[in-house]
Amino acid sequence: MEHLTLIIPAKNEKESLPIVLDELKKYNLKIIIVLEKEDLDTINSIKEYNCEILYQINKGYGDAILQGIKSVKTNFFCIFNADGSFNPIELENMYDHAIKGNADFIFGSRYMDGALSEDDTIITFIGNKIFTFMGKIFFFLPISDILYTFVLGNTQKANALQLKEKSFSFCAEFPILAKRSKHKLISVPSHERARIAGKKKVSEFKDGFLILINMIKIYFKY
Ligand SMILES: Nc1nc2c(ncn2[C@@H]2O[C@H](COP(=O)(O)OP(=O)(O)O)[C@@H](O)[C@H]2O)c(=O)[nH]1
Ligand SMILES: [Mg+2]
Repeated sequence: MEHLTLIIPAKNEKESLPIVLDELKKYNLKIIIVLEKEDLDTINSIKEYNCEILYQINKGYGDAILQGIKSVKTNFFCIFNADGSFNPIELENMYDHAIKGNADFIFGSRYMDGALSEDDTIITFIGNKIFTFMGKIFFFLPISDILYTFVLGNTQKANALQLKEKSFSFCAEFPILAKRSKHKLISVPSHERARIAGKKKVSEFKDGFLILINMIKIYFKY
């Protein structure tokens, strides 16, 4: 997968990130880890690993990814979590779709045949279903799991979208603007594993509310 760079946003992931990087070793991928300069525990936990580290200028999940995508030099990038919930073996299928030109953005989905989530709560499951449905109705999104954000895509096309959301609202802004720009989006089944350690950074109600407001804003803006 020589044309692929992983972007790993990480916040307080000192227990999980080293294990994730160990698992990724055999794939020999380019990796950019994006974190806050103050997150010394995570930084120290990966000292021995040979990856590029980017310090975020601002804060937030979306901010980390946006900064990461801007630094990617390969044709393709993939957003990859630091908590161990994504299985790198799935990258091969996603990359294959990208290389063959089957789509511009390939979205992992936990809600297809052959897919599964070991990390969903009832709230995130219901929230996802609602937002995915809204994405279909209001934005014609052909994807079945809008908030998962295990996405492999074309770097140049992602940078041209001029994404802005620095919070978890990024998860909705990204597919919506990609679709608006007439790019091709597809879903592929993914098995989300439970996070290895540490806490989920998403605050179900607060971030859910922000995502909702953001989707309404985008709907009326364009
Ligand atoms: N740099 C950075 N990474 C973040 C931030 N919030 C979450 N992350 C990372 O983004 C990924 C997804 O977050 P997570 O809490 O697992 O959300 P979930 O996958 O929806 O449960 C993990 O690798 C987190 O460490 C943030 O504010 N800054
Ligand atoms: Mg997670």
